[in-house]
Amino acid sequence: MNHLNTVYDCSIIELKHILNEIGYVSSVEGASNISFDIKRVYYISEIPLDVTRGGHGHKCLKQLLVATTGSFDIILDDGLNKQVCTLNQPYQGLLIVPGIWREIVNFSADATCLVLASLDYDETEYIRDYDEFLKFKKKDY
Ligand code: T46
Repeated sequence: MNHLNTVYDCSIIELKHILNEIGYVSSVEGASNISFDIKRVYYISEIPLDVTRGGHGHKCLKQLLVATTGSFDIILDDGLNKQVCTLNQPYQGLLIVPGIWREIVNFSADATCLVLASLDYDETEYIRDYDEFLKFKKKDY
């Protein structure tokens, strides 16, 4: 039923964090923060200005994106609705459910995007063509 997910199923989550005189500690605690077991962790960094990352959807993957440094915008698209989310705090994460097209833009020079993911890397699980994505969304499973 992942094709039925909408942008409104994605949400910004406040992570557990402590700020004191030595800075922030932010933590993701699976059971209380996110609705999936973390299988893979990766991060994108050193992103040239004006680059767009993403530009794809996932059939099954659930993700939590965190701007551990800097900021960027994520354009979420379910084929009908679009929503723009900004990440700019190390204690906030964007939960993206499967079946959502995303483009990540407006990276600040110091941005790092940490991603916690529910599955191992599998290229066959990506939809990298927008027309194919729209077909996936309209499919009668
Ligand atoms: C997403 C955004 C936020 C791997 O070999 N293993 C991996 O775990 C990943 C994530 C990528 N790759 C390879 C696949 C490509 O040849 O690294 C290359 C760049 O990946 P991609 O074009 O998918 O990069 P982004 O930044 O557009 O997207 C990535 C994730 O793929 C995606 O799930 O949501 O970061």
